[in-house]
Amino acid sequence: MKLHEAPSPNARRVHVFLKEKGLDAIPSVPVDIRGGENLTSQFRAKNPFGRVPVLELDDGTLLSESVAICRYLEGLHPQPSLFGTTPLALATIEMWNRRAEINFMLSATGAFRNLTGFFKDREKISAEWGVISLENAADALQRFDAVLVDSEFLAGDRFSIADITMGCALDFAKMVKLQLPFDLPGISRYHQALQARPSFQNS
Ligand SMILES: N[C@@H](CCC(=O)N[C@@H](CS)C(=O)NCC(=O)O)C(=O)O
Repeated sequence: MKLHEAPSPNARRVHVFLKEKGLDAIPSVPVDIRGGENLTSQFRAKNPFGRVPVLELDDGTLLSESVAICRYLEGLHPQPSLFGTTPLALATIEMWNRRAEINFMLSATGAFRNLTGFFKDREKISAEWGVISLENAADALQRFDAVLVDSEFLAGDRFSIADITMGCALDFAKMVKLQLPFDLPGISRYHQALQARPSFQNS
């Protein structure tokens, strides 16, 4: 197996996942996304959407989407489960992972991309949409905060893929200095706890 990747919040989700599972890192194939290597026909043959990470199996099978890659790894190495095992746990973790990804991660990365024009060489950007995305991310944080004041993790008392998504998105949003209410009590406690985990510290 090899992982086509670049330093980025989505590739990081796979790294944190591997560490939480106690698995070795997958050999890495660097992709220069800043320079547009991910937009070439060679890379699009691996992922038509031109995004990293992409997991390439030894038989040439290609898997993209960080959570799909993690699901595959969970199938190979079921313990400790980060997607849940009972019908209720599977659904609850899926619910929170989708909320973390759709409501926070996509809003935060959308704010970054549209406010900074970081990838304006390859996509249309709108400052207005950047402002709206930032507002959506701030609104989502309030909703997550209301849960996290009473709950250790997003899906209850067990760490899951939903926390990997949320933690990587929070770290990214803070690193690129998005003006968001990181100091909300539940968010602040939760983010510090995630940052203290060895899997987050070394990824
Ligand atoms: N939903 C995808 C998102 C992948 C994605 O957006 N990757 C970013 C890096 S975090 C990328 O490849 N950006 C390069 C570009 O937009 O050209 C996943 O979870 O893997």
